[in-house]
Amino acid sequence: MSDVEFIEIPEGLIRILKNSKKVVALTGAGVSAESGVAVFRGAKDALFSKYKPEEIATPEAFRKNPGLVWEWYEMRRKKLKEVKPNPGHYALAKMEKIIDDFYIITQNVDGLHRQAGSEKVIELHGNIMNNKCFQNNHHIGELPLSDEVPPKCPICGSYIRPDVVWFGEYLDPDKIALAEKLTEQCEVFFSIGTSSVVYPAAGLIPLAKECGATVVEINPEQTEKSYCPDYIFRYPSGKVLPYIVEKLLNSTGS
Ligand code: BV8
Repeated sequence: MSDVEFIEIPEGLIRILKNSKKVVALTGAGVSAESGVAVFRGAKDALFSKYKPEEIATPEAFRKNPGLVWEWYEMRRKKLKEVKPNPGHYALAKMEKIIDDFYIITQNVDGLHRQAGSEKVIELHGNIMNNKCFQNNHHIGELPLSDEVPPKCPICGSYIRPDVVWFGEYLDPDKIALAEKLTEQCEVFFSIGTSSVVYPAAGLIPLAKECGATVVEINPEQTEKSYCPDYIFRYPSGKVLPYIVEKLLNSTGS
């Protein structure tokens, strides 16, 4: 994608946003792509180029080869230490200040929304920096000093795993219930940087549409839910979002 000089933001969308109190942004791996975090599917440097997501981010994969799965997460955590939020994250943090009731529902586990200053963030799939034990979900604060890979839970001795939601695992019921409620009640629903193939997160997009929200998709590529949006921006989110915030701040009247 050549460097984008200017992106036209329709006046109609700005007017709707100006008059909206409840806005939701669903984000996926694409919102972190410009921070240098590899996406899950598609791109050549996709995280799973060696394995399919559904093969390695699962309890079965961990049971079969705990060391491999643990090392894969350690590699991701190491890379994350070097990355920073990008203009897209910061623009969403600004939106939280401008719009009365603005929530981010993220599928990402990288913590970059909070690092950029967003406070109302639902981490549907958990946070890669947190750990728990595999057998009993004991919360692990500091990792025990150990050469074992993965290290073992100091309480029950079972393997420690990242505290993220794997494929085939249930999401936290309170988080998905809140996400659905916010989606049903919002006036504008942004779907940003997600291929929209992972459920139940992907189901929020048609849900927003059915409940009467104005749906906005920001993604350089078409997605599985590109039939839903009222507005589509086929550009990187790090380019589009600052423009939307700038127009919002500069627009006068309702
Ligand atoms: C569950 C944490 C109940 C781990 C992740 C209904 C139908 C079909 C299948 C199912 C269904 N319900 C449940 C399932 C099964 C499964 C599922 O959805 N499978 C899919 C693959 C078919 N779901 C589950 O298992 C969920 N659990 O439903 O429990 C249950 C229980 C048992 C049996 C059945 C049901 C749990 C899902 C959570 C999995 N965990 N992550 C980790 O991170 O290691 S999911 C993983 O995928 C990440 O969280 C990631 O965020 C997420 C979604 O991917 P995307 O974010 O969309 O990323 P992707 O790379 O795909 O796309 C990036 C996009 O960005 C692209 O479109 C690209 O064009 C765009 N992009 C690139 N650059 C930019 C950009 N956009 C903007 N700007 C840019 N610069």
